[in-house]
Amino acid sequence: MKLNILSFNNPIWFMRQAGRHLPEYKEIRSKKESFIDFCFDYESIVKSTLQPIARYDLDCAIIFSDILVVPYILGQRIDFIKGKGPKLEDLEINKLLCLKTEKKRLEDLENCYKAIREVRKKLNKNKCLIGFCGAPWTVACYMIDGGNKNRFKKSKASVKTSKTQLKALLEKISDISTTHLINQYKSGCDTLMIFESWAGILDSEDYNDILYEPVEQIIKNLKSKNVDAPIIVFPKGIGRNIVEYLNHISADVLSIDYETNLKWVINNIKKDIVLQGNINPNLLLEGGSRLTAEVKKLKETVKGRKHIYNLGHGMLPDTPISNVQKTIRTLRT
Ligand code: 1CP
Repeated sequence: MKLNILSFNNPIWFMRQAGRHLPEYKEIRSKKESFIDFCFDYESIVKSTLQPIARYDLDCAIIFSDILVVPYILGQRIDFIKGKGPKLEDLEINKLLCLKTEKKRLEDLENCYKAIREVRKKLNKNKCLIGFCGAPWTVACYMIDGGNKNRFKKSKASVKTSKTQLKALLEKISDISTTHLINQYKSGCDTLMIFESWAGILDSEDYNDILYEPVEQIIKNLKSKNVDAPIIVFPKGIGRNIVEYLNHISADVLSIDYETNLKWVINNIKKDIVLQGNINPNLLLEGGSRLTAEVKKLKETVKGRKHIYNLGHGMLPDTPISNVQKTIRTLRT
């Protein structure tokens, strides 16, 4: 059988393990002015993907990219403002629906696939390589609101006032994301993750149309194209609705955010779903005896069930390297 994240009993990796907290990342990042240029630069992708593996000997690498490559290849103008995050061109939903993938920008994405092939060659064959995309709703939030200001007020309003157009936009994002995931798989990613970071801002009555259908569409399409990679989903912020979520989404792994009680999840999510998470990134930032105690508690809690050690959201930029090392040591002993 081909190696993937399910081949391990208790693999360790961290969301946002590449990037901001690593001095070696800051060093290569400083050589490119714009984040977009960095994100589509072959050598920068290869190096930043491999850096956390070299430093921490983690079990999985995640390809260095961003969920916002989808609006980028659709030609929506996008900048990453230092210290603030992404800023996208302000376009009405009807305009977003008219966007078409741009040839030049698809060529930029080829650098990402080329980098995956190179990473796969350089990465120890006993380590897995994760490809990813944003879930359609989360990507649409950035496209509609232009960034994470006002907690995606326009996107939320569109669910109530322009549902037909919103659904069409989600379908468009699903199609592109499917192709992007297939290409990542074909280039050498053995595990795929779908980030639904903004699931928590929706009313549960809208989950069916806005969360479940577009994500399940992606997974069905992957399966129909014989993509033989486990799928990790991360519906952040929906609390106990994760049970219902998994009744609609045929994922293999559920990534649990840091606000959800792990014991409850273990008791309520069927055993054939592998769990991932849910260390609080703030604890990893703070360190100290509380971090060690919580990590030990997590180890104890997951005993008897396959669990992927990870955080409950992305690693914070000021996280000390020594805290990451200590966490890995505690998890491995
Ligand atoms: O200048 C810089 O270094 C920019 C910071 C940065 C980095 C390092 C951004 C901008 N993106 C990334 C890389 C990234 N983003 C990765 C690969 C690296 C890794 O995981 O090790 C991944 C998987 C993402 C995924 C991503 N991007 C998500 C989903 C996960 C999550 O954090 O919820 C989201 C929502 C984004 C959007 C985005 N891109 C960048 C920022 C700062 C943000 C978040 C903005 C916000 O909070 O709304």
